[in-house]
Amino acid sequence: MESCCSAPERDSAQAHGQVPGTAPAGATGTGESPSHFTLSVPPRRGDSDAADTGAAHRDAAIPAGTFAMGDPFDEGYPADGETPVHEVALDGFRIDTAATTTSAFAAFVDATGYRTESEVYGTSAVFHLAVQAPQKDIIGSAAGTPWWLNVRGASWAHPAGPGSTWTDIPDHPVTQVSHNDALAYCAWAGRALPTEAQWEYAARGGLEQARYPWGGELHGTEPDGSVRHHCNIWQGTFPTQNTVEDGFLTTAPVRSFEPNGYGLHQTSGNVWEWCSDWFLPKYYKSCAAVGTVENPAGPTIGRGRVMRGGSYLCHDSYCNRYRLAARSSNTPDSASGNLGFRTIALA
Ligand SMILES: [Ca+2]
Repeated sequence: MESCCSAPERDSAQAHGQVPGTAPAGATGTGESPSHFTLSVPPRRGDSDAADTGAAHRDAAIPAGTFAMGDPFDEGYPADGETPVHEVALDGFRIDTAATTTSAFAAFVDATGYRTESEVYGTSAVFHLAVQAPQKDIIGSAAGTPWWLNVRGASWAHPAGPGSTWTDIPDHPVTQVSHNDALAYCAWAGRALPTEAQWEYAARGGLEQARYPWGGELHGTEPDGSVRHHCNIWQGTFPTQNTVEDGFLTTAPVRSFEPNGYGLHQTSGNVWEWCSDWFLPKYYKSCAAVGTVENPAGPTIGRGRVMRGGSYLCHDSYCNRYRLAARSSNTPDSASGNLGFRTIALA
């Protein structure tokens, strides 16, 4: 699934000068094929009372309950399969109140020596206005989404390219992490990725069939009469002019903007978040046929993994996937500068 704010699949880079597993000469990667890593240290348990550093996780208890999952406004892209709305029953669970930060991911890397897939491949996808890399490291763009550049040396530690560093944004969401990388982090931290149903239920914050985590309207009004922004998306003309009225061209610190009713920050905008489910557009139809679905874990097969929440690149004119019901996906080894994750506690 490619859209304005969903980066090209890793495999599509083959048509643009980079063959997965064979990094180009001079690349920071080694050219080896990515493979599942083996943990070198015991998994650590999260600490729900600590800050967003190290492996600590500040999470919120989400009560067991039933909710209407999907788009009740018929505003989604048909190919995304946001409808039909169907009833889902979930057991209670605990989920991070914010996306995993760069500093938390750094602690994982420090403890394990883990190398992300972007580092192994040697490249990753960076939005064209965000690139911090010499021209020689910009390998090319993707067909159909020319605003995504394949940048040599882009990784979780250098999210905009070799000229950037995570230490400048320790409280921002980690990006340039594949689904496989997110699972590796979870294995170490003693956490898991949420299912798509858990993610949407938690993201709704207790509001029933609302469009956004805060209600039905995209903008509010500040006391001085100016526009109040509730999330980090795109203002201006995508993809060339961003007026940055919400304060952020790319990522924002994970606790920017007010939380939802469950205390979760930025379940709309900022960065897409990986979920555990495989993605199939027809999945909701099969759920609706069942009636109330209990603790759904997604289809058993698929090409890509579910991504939720939209990102700083979303704009109503091109990609309105910052709505609560919006869905997208990418292949498990893909990564980009607008895609991260949050975790749940193990049951
Ligand atoms: Ca923004």
